Amino acid sequence: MSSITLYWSSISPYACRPSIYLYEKGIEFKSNILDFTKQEQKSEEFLKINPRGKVPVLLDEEDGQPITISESAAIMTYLEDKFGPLGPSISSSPRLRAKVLTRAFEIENYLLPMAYGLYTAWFGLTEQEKVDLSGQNEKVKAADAAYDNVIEELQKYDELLKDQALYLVGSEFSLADVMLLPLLLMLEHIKLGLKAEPRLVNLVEYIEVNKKRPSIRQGVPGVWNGDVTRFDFSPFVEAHNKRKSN
Ligand SMILES: N[C@@H](CCC(=O)N[C@@H](CS)C(=O)NCC(=O)O)C(=O)O
Repeated sequence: MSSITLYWSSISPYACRPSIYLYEKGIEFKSNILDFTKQEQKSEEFLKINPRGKVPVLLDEEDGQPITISESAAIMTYLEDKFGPLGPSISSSPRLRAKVLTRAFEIENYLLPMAYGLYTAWFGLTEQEKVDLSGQNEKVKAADAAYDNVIEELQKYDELLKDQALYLVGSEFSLADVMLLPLLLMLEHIKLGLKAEPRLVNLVEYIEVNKKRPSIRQGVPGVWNGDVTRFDFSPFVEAHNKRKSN
């Protein structure tokens, strides 16, 4: 029986990092997917495990000495220390390892906050504002700017992938890919219009190739089972593009 339990959610850019790692390595674990629509992450029982009420949390009960770890970056470090890194030849090269970590921190510190900025801006709009074509409303302007920020940031990844659209760093699937792919899959599935964006052709190819990876299919289940459909951004993207072309 596995000593590892993962508390996670089916669509989170954070919570799907350890799941991808565990599936990629073929490590058995007890899967505990919390249902956000039922606020299970804020239940009394889960708040005892993580008082912040956030996933992922990893519980390792090996040798009867349980350890509970929250924060996806801390969990990833623990897993790589315990079971070995993803992309072993990358990790044995300090230079490539530095690149992997640079990408990982960039994703954490720039791309993810921008994506959350867009998410917040979108949910701050009324149904009317989502399809408003005037572009005069301050909230709509903020959402337009948030969207442009995300697309411009994604272009940087597109550039990194222009020689090969398989892996973010080197020639192996690494922590950098694990950090990036759940977010990209989510952005694609909420219909952010990545496929229609000529500046993101390499990135779109990267998503398509990696979608076929078994660890990605198993590790990010919410995008295949429809859990993301309630976050449909397409009306906003359509109105945004019309505003731009006016
Ligand atoms: N910095 C944390 C972020 C974790 C986080 O924000 N998780 C979100 C899922 S995307 C969550 O559990 N949200 C539930 C809530 O806030 O109610 C990490 O890297 O693990």
